[in-house]
Amino acid sequence: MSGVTPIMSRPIVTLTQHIHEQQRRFPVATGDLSWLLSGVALATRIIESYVRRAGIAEVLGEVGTDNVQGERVQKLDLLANETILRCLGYREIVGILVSEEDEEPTLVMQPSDGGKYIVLFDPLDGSSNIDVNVSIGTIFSILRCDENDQGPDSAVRNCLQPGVRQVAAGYVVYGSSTVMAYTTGEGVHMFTLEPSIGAFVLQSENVRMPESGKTYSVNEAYRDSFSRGVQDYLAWTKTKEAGGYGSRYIGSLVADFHRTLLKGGVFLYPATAKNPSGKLRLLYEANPIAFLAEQAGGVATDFSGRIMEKKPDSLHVRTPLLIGSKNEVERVMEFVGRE
Ligand code: AHM
Ligand code: MG
Repeated sequence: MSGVTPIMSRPIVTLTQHIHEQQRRFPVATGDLSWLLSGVALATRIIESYVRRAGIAEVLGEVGTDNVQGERVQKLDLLANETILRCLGYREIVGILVSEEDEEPTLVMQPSDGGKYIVLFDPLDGSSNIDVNVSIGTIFSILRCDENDQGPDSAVRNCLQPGVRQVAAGYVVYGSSTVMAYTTGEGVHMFTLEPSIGAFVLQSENVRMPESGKTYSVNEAYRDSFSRGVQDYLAWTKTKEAGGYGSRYIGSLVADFHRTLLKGGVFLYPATAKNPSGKLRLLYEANPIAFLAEQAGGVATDFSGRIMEKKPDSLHVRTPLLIGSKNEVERVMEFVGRE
């Protein structure tokens, strides 16, 4: 009809449909990954319903204990953790579940009995923002189990793989809308939760991170304990020569990375006096976010080497993180290289 703008100008594709279509392009694909990712999507839809009702459902506040990381546990952290365990713990292809909140991995099914995959997750990232209605998120990373390793401690050993071995990764950000981004190594795809039907609907395929961006994202309160190179970069951004930088820091990695992915720029969490090895966890935070960044054309490093090539020596190991637009990460590294 001429002169009339169609209400819907493009087809509606749900997350499930999208994963199926992606898998159809690989004739050997078994459909396992779509079964797994649909479990993640179910869990995050339930978590989002808690997050949206947090103020009235009496789920705000601390539980009164510390987690394995020595941080105060929030009620929503626990709910989110349990939700993921309950949604994925009954999918027969899940071998091991590992949460940032739990000290030990949960062995669900031996690889020889079909438990082929390991799901590592940060159930609710940005805990300090839960009670103040600021964006928080869930991060996940999926690895394959080694079928030949079933001895003592095999669950932990199986999880200690470098990020390059991830078969899928993604996050959900509970912001002004709820958005999921995922990758299986074939680009980054983004979906928005349509609340009235409870489905993630395709928003953009093959998302690319801008190659440059004049926004830096860092907790500048720790500046005095950053390395000389990082301090010099931050000082340079304020000079006339730099040409006008902006700063944005939410304090939820998911939300800070989501903005960096869409708008460009750089996110930094360097080593500090309080956290000499960095604060962010390699397995639950840095690796999955690095996989997405690289798939979108960005770069992720620990200020000396590629994040995804780091061999973890323990489940909860931390790492410094520098991630974002290719040109901006290179610029930070120029300052770091002059140290
Ligand atoms: P969490 O997983 O316990 O929420 O901690 C990780 C969070 C990240 O989301 C965020 O980037 C960082 O901690 C913020 O730390 P800081 O308050 O030191 O700036
Ligand atoms: Mg976190």
